Amino acid sequence: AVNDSEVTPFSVPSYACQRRSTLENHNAVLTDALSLLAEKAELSDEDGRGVAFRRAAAVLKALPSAVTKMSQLTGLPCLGEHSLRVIKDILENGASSEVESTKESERFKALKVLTGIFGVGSKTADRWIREGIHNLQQLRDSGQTLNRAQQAGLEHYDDIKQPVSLAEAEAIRGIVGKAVASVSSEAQIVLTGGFRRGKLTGHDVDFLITHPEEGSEVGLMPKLVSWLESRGLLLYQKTTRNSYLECSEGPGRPPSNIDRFERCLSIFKLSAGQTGSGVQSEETAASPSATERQWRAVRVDLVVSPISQFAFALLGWTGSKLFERELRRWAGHEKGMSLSSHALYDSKQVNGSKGSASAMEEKRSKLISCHVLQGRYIRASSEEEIFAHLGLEFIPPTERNA
Ligand code: 8DG
Ligand code: MN
Ligand code: MN
Repeated sequence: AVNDSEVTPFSVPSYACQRRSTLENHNAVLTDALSLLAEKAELSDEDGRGVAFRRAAAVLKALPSAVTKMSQLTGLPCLGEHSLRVIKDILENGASSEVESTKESERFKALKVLTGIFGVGSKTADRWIREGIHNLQQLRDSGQTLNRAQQAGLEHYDDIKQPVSLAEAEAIRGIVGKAVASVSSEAQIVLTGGFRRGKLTGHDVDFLITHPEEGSEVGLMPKLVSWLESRGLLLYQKTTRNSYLECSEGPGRPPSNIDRFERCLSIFKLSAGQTGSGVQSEETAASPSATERQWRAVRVDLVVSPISQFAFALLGWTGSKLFERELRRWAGHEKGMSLSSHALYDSKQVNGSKGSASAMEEKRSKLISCHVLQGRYIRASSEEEIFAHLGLEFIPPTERNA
């Protein structure tokens, strides 16, 4: 019998935020290849190309079965010429030559190792590579000046590159939950990021903290950090204060898709006794120095949001990154609105034009609305309300794995 899926072209809506993407992926071979090319582009400062590969991979992740023929892809969105060539190569030859040569490339390998260090971005890694530094030993021997984050990142490299398990995430939730409760009886904490989407492992653990009374969240972060630090639970932390009301986007400001909540990027010291199972991997157990060690380093992100912005913060910090990007693209291109992790506002009402604002106008209107046109903000107290305002069907966290 002819399998229908082999002859009928697939069909999916074009924005990832219109689709339900579970963790189930019938096209992992293809999406791994496209994700690797996305990574290569992102590490080479070619963000546009990176997004194109990420969108293509997300479309394949959303398909109900494995692609076997190119003809099944007819009419699918987001599959550009380059992505189609890679897919064709894999379907016909079992592998993509571009992907295979990237994997073997010394530059790509060096970029991956160096940017795998917490605190090291692609620009720094690129500079080091130009100076002949390709691995951790060469970096240690080079005498390069490292900032505090990079020093901690290098020191805990092996632990941090090892995936965080759900059990470890829950153990950390227990600890941070206790810390939050002891600095404020009413403050609330939610696990966000990949674990909220139902992932069983992650590269870090993300938390969002708020207080039911607007304004009472102020001062929570420093107290929380002191509580954790005084108990020796933090190997590294850097807190950035809330800069939402500062509005300006001058040099040194984060790009507008990065939010301005008070946040703490940290490296936690998680004791073996704090997780149900042992924290040591077979690998570390094999090394004599590590067998004595009864803890491991885990990356933890803490974010504090005022209750009035909580729904936006929750939506924004749950991910996936592509899902977030697609939500913002949908809001801007299809609805003439602007979505961030702080708010949703109607751009049309600010500058009077109907969704045809230039990038400059958009930016200006953002700055203006930030200061005076608070009334233009569309309020929402739940994720469901935000999807409704955007004219989208609600997609639960476990189906945002685009
Ligand atoms: P993983 O850790 O399980 O590997 O994946 P993840 O949980 O989906 O990724 P993440 O890097 O921890 O980011 C979680 C979400 O936080 C992501 O959807 C985007 C959101 N986010 C912001 N602002 C920022 C920011 O400034 N930096 C980072 N890293 N994430 C941010 O809203
Ligand atoms: Mn995460
Ligand atoms: Mn994170």
